[in-house]
Amino acid sequence: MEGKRTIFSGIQPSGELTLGSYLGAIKNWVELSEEYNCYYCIVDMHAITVRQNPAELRKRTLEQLAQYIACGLDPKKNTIFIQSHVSAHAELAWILNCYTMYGELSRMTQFKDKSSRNAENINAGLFTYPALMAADILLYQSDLVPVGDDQKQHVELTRDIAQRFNSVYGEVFKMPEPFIPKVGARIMSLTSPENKMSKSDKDPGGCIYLMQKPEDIMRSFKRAVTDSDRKVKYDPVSKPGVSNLMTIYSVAANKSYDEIEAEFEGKGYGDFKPAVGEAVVELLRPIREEAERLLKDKNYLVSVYKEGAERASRAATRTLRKVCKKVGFVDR
Ligand code: AQP
Repeated sequence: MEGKRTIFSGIQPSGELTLGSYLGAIKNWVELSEEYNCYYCIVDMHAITVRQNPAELRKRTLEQLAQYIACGLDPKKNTIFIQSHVSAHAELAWILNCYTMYGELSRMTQFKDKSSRNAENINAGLFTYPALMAADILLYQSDLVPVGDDQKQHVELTRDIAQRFNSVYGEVFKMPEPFIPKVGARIMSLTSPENKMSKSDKDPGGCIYLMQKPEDIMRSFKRAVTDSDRKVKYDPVSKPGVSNLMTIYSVAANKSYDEIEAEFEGKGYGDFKPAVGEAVVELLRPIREEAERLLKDKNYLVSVYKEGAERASRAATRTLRKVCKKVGFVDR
């Protein structure tokens, strides 16, 4: 790991992983994992900012671990772990809460969006979520944070918090950069293409899940919302549904928008939508099959997350000790 730059990223086990989680985040994690020293986390502490069923959260956490590995993340080369197993995350989050401003948190789009969707449970954790995310990233002295477009604002706030802390105490934290993919940074819902495809979406028809069966994937694509124009053309403003399908096809089949427009020239959506569905079925098939195999080997999954937590704890504790000293806590 010596000399390599560091990456941190995580996904909440707040629902089944979607094609959006894969194209916006995990696919890039895999591509970057050879070159960087990577910490990939299952952020279960973030997930409880929205009420979760405990048994389901436990189950999904293990499933998510199996899916990370099935997507191509090698646990020998990457530190894969569960956030709540490394207590430094909660400890640094508290400290950073004291360096994060109320006004900054109030401006976060995700907070505004999630509090309007969960009006009965606007808890303090939902509000201070970005301070925990800053702790996740800064604990590992991360250089790069590969995320989808929706998380860019939180990475920018992380930088502001780090800068504020460093300006008082010296260079404690490295300044992280967001890494946003060029194509696939915001995959939209298939049924309401003005909204992002989200794990916790109440309309399952709008989402494609990594573990979904081929026939269900095909059905969702055939029902995807398009428009009355019948032309396969990339124009996110006036043709959001078709453009979203083109983005998905572009990444799944590794074709440019021009190539896709040429391929479907003179053809209608009746040809286009099943072609996108088939490309996605083939993209996800090996992931689903490998995840199903891994989920039968619970002992292996436990060994991966235990080893991951040990490695992550060692790195995180180094930063936490430094921070505690700087703010004036007595040595343990
Ligand atoms: N639709 C998407 N397109 C591109 N990237 C996406 N990501 C999520 N959805 C899309 C990226 O995947 C990572 C997962 O983020 P997260 O689970 O920590 O939080 P999120 O962004 O809030 O994801 P969801 O699916 O919308 O979860 P819920 O429904 O629980 O809020 C991030 O890098 C994100 O950008």
